[in-house]
Amino acid sequence: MPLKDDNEIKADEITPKEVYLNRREFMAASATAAAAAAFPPLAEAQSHGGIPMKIEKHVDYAGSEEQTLYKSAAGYNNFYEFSTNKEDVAPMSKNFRTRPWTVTIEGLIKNPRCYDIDELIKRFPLEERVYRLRCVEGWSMVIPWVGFPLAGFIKLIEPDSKAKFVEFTTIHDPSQMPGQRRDVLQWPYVEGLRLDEAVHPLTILSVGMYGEVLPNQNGAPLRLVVPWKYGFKSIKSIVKIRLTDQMPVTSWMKAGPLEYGFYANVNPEVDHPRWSQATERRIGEFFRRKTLMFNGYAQQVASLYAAMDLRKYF
Ligand SMILES: Nc1nc2c(c(=O)[nH]1)N[C@H]1C(S)=C(S)[C@@H](COP(=O)(O)O)O[C@H]1N2
Ligand SMILES: [Mo]
Repeated sequence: MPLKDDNEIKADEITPKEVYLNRREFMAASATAAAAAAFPPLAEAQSHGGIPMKIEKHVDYAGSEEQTLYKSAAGYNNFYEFSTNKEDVAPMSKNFRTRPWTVTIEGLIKNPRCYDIDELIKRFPLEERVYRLRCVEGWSMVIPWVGFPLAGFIKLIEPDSKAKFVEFTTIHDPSQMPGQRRDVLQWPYVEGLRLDEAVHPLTILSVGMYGEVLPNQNGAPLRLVVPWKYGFKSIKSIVKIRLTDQMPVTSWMKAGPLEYGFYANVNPEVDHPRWSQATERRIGEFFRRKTLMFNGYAQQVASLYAAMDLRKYF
């Protein structure tokens, strides 16, 4: 969705609450039927049935490639806390509670503290960024994410000079997440970035997609999006961010240290031990296409790895 002009923004003027509550909660929160009745036209204008978000800036980082259909992006998901079957994640996560939600910030920073998700969202202007996302399994999508650069957030929390890495943790709640009642992975899901990767301008924290609040299956209410890395680095439903001087051991490194490295940069030249990474299937297309180095973002990020052997640091 391109940036709206002033008239459209006025027409769509929405209360801050509506921006980040999910639809069910918003409807419950609006006491009168009259208040509820005022909103359907808005939602229909967006046409995906979610809560529209106020977006300040739109940038296409996918070279005008066609966007993946919303129903694919919201209907074919990896989120092992709910299911290992991609089609089952959306129905299984339908009732996942994303409010109240706090994000704990700790480790090597000036002021360890908790942020309420809504307080956090209000602090940063939201941008829409169209990024490619490539899964290590060999499929890819082009998705208009809504979020804000992680760099701004890291700056806000003031890391001390010893901090070298950022560790992210997903919520652990087996009562809501049936996948966490089985040892598919070691729970909770943990991911990590080197600090310079975390503050790279392409790295965002996402709270929405396709102009609307993030659906549960895509990692509501807060997920990471690192477009030059395999999809598994883009951790969903984050409750903790920790700055450390040690490289975090991620869930996928624990699951298969020879198959999943800390860096997990999209690299068509380095095969996964069980399959080639040279091509990918864009969801919605028939023929496979060539996978691009760093998922097509080499110009922006290759310098981060200039001195590294990318076969060793996979
Ligand atoms: N907490 C958590 N985050 C996760 C996953 C997961 O299983 N649990 N799967 C990852 C993988 S493998 C991919 S490819 C992407 C998929 O994101 P999408 O469903 O929004 O396309 O989420 C990543 N983030
Ligand atoms: Mo993935």
